[in-house]
Amino acid sequence: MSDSRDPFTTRRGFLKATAAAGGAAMTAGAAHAAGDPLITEKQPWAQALGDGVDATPYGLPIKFEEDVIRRNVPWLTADPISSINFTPIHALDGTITPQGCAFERHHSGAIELSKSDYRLMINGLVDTPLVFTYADLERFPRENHVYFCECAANTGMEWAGAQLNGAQFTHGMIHNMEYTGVPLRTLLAEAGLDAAGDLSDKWVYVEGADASSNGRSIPMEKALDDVLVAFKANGEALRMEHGYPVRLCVPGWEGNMWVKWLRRIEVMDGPVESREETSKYTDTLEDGTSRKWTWVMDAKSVVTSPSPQSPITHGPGPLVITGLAWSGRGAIERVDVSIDGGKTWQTARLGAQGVKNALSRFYLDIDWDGSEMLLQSRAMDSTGYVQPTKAQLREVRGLNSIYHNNCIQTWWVKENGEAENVEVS
Ligand SMILES: Nc1nc2c(c(=O)[nH]1)N[C@H]1C(S)=C(S)[C@@H](COP(=O)(O)O)O[C@H]1N2
Ligand SMILES: [Mo]
Repeated sequence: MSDSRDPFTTRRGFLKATAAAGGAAMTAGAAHAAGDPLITEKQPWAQALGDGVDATPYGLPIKFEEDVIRRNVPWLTADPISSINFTPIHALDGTITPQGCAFERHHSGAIELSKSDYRLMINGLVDTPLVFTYADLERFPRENHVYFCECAANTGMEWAGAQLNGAQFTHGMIHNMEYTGVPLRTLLAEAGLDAAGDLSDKWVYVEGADASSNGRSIPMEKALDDVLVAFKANGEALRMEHGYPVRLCVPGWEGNMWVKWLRRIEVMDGPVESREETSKYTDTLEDGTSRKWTWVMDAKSVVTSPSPQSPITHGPGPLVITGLAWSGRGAIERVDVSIDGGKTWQTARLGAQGVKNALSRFYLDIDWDGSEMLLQSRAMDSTGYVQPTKAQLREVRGLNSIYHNNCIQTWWVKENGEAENVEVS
C-alpha cells in the first residue's frame, strides 16, 4: 500500500490496500469470508425474535457500549456532592454530546426542581421587577444554538506535568449541545432597562436555586449579546444534572457562569465579587497575585483517539487520528496534528466548517508505519490565535494556576498501539 497514501478514498484503493498486505491479520478489512462462522453459520440473533417496540420506552445505549460513561476521579474532591465527573470524549465522535454522558459539575449536588415549582425573578435596576413561570418562558420567541460548555478547571491538573491518563480525564470537563431557549436580552427588555440608565457599566448577577446558588456577575454587554436562557438540550428537556428545567448558556465563557436551575437575575451597577469569582475561578500567577474576570475560554484542542483509553488495536496501516477543537473567541479555522512531538505538523481535515463557540471535529487519516508517535494537536481560531505549548503558557502564568489551561496535549503512542499522557513542553 506504499503507493496509496490514502487507501480509503476509493473502493479500488481499499481493495488494493487489502491485497498488498496479503494475509496479514493487522489490515483493515481483514475478516476473511472463507471459514468465518459469523458468515457461514446461522447465528442466535437470526433464529429467534428480537425485542418488541415497547421494550424500552426511553432508549438506553446497548450493553456493548456500557463503557461509554461519565467517570469521576475520586481523589480530586472530598465527596461526590461538590465534585465533577468527565465526558467520555475518547469514545465519542462527531461534535454533539449526548446528555446522558455529558460531564456534571455541582457545588451542592444536583437538585430535583419541577417545572410547576419553577420561578425566575428579574429584579434590581429594572423598570418592572418580574417573575416568570416555566410556562411564561415558553411564550417568548425561541432560538436554537450549538454551544460548548467547558469548566475553567478542564486540564487544570496538568499544569505542573502530565498527570491523568486519558483524554476523558485531561479534557473531559466539556460538553457540546444544541440548546433551545430565549435570549436573556428578550427577558431583560420585558422588565425594561430604562431604570438602569447608561448600560455600559451595568452588570447582571445570576444565581441558581440550589443550596450553593453559584452566583456570578456578568457584564451587561455580554448579557445583551448572546446569553441564552435555555430549557432544552439536544431537542429534549435538560437533564436534572444539567439544570432542569432552566439553565443559562453563556457562549464561549467558562462553565461556572452557566448557572443551572436559574432562579434570579439582578441588574446591578457593579459586580458582586462572589466566592465563585474571587476565591475560585481566578488565575493565580507566578508572583502569587490572582487575575480575575478571565471569562473567555481560549482556543484549545485534543486528540481523542488514539489516546490512553482508546489505543490502536489494529497494528500498522490505515489509522484515523481524530479529536476535538474549540474556541470561545471565534470559530475553529484550522487544526494541525503532529506525530513527532511538534517538530512537524500536518493540517487536519475538519468534519464540518467551524462554528463560533461550538466544538469542531478534526480527522487526520494516515498510513501508520507502526513506529511510536508523540501525538499532538494545535487549534487556530478565526481571530488568528494559535493554541500555545505548555512552555508558552507557563511563561505568562507560572506554575500556580489551576484554571484556563489550554496548552497543547501530548500522547505517547507506543509500537504496540497503547498510549500514555506525557509532557512535551
Ligand atoms: N446552580 C448551579 N449552577 C452551576 C453549578 C452549580 O454547582 N450550581 N456549577 C457550575 C460549574 S462550575 C460548571 S463547570 C457548569 C457545569 O455544567 P454541567 O453540570 O451541566 O456540566 O455548571 C455551572 N453552573
Ligand atoms: Mo466549573
